[in-house]
Amino acid sequence: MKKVQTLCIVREPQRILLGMKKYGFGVGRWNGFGGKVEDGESVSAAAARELWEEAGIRPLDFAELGIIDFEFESDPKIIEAHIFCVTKFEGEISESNEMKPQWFGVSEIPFGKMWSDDEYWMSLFLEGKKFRGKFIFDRPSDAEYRSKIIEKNIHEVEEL
Ligand code: 6OG
Repeated sequence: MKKVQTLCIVREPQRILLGMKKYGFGVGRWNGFGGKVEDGESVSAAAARELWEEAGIRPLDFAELGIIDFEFESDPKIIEAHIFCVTKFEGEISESNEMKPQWFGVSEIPFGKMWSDDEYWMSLFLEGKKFRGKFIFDRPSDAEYRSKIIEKNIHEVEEL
């Protein structure tokens, strides 16, 4: 079974916007903003909706840069995450019940407190390259436990 999800990272030349996940899946980790694509909704519409719900801003300019499949050992579900780079937005960045937003300098990204896949694709993302990949983890991350990668594959592509 595949679950399609979105992940938006706001990018300025020298910094990126991440959010601290306040509850649920991935709690206690910094990540982009996103969630499940609803029935009948396009992936980009879902990305924009989730950014609005979780960070209080609307994307004016954004590009899809990556698609990564995430799996966990002994769980047949596959998360197909669509990763977007937002370069222009409107509204005031604000904390939601799900996420606490914060800017990080591009050389101060808190990889140790993020999902363990991020360090393998962030450099491609920051260079504006397109990429595809697949990660298999032992079990989900939370505030205390950072998932271990069992298998990984990440590569640049011409087109998604
Ligand atoms: P909700 O289930 O809270 O949305 N997501 C992941 N992000 C990273 N970096 N690594 C993963 O490895 C991820 N799995 C899911 C997609 C979950 C949010 O977390 C992202 C969504 O933005 C397993 O609605």
